[in-house]
Formats: sequence, structure tokens, C-alpha cells
Amino acid sequence: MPALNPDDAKRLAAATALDLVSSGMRLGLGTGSTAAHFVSLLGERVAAGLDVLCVPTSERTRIQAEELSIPLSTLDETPELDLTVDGADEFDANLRLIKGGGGALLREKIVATASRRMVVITDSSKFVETLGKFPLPVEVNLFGIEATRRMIARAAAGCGCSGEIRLRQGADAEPYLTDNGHYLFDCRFGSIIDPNGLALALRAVPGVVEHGLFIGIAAAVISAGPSGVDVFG
Ligand code: ABF
Repeated sequence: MPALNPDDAKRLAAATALDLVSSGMRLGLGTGSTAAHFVSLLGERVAAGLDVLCVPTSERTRIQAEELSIPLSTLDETPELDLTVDGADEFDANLRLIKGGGGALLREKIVATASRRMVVITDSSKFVETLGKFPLPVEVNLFGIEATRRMIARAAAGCGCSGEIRLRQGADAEPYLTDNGHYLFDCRFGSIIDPNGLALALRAVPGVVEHGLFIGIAAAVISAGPSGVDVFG
């Protein structure tokens, strides 16, 4: 069998997650290139008669799902979901995740925690022994941004964090605005020895709206790579 490239692996993980979906389900739809494969495959099933109602985690995903005629709802109309399928930037053996590289972590966390089950789909390169090589995204309110930056640095004291405001892609050097009108700090830790402690410390900073550590939320990770599909959890 030829080696899978990362994009094939993402699609394989997405196809594996599709087996968990059945008619009548209310689904959360994630954001990012892996989640986009899931949405695309789900669109094919919907066209063939699958009956689901979906809540997207970003405007990007909403647009993709609309184009595929996937029936959509909002969390206000459909506050409890059966299953959310989403990607991740990193995961460890305890199903702890870093998410938010795609800029949608707040809605992703709200939708995932409104679901009875969250299943993560990734290519196998996202597995790490210790979280933190990928910069941790932290969504912050625009008010008092410098004060918040310092408080985040103090909250992460000892972890060696340096945070930078994420900029939009392109040459204008304007900060990236999330779908919720906030900025993102990308905090470089290298390794996060105590993810639970860091999550609590970040939550205690008033200007922090949410952070990209997902702990105790994912029920399983479907990871695809050169050796096939592994399911963690
Ligand atoms: C979203 O997309 C994220 O929370 C994560 O940041 C990212 C993963 O991206 P990709 O699937 O493109 O690797 O799920």
C-alpha cells in the first residue's frame, strides 16, 4: 500500500468518524482542514439521504456546510448535540488537546461541551508525549490587551511562555480577529508539564475569554497515519 500523505490521512480519519453518524443525529461540525474533509464526506451522505442537523463551529464551516446543503441549526435553537467531530493541533495519550490554530477555539469548545460526545480526527503527526510544542492559542478581549498579556505571562510563570498577538495572513500586519471579535495570543511554551494547572491559571485571568487546552472533553481521537488508523480512548 502506498504511504499516506498527511492530507490522505486526514481524510481517512474523517471517513472513519463518519461511521459514528446515523440518521436523526444532531452534530457539531469542527473547523480546520481535517474537519473540512468530514464536512465534505458528510455532505455526500446527506445528498444520499442521511438526515442530520448540524451546528458549525465557525463561519468558514457554516459556509462550507451551506454549500453542501447540510441542514444547519444554531446552539440557541439546538442546545444539546449528540456528537461533535473536530480536528486538533496536538493530542496526548490522555486525550488532552491543543486546539485553536484555526482560530475557532471558543466556538469549538462551546459546541464540543454541548455534545454528549466529542470525537477528534487527526493525522498521526499531531500526537505528542507532552503538549506545548504547538503554540497555545488564547482568545482575549480587546480591552486592556497589554495588561492581559502581562497577566497571561504571570499566570504561565515557570512555563517559559512568550505570547504574541496573532496577525492576519498577508502583509497588512493587522491582528487576526476571531468570529467573536476577539484577538488571539499564541503562547509558546515548548512543553506544558502541567496542562490542568495551566488551564486553571489562564481561566483566572479576566481578559482571557478562553484558551485552547481541551481537557476532559474529547471522548476519543481517531488518528490516521502510515500504519493505518489508531483510535485512542
Ligand atoms: C481546528 O483546526 C482546530 O482547533 C485546530 O486548530 C485545527 C486543526 O487543523 P487541521 O485540521 O487543519 O490540521 O480543528
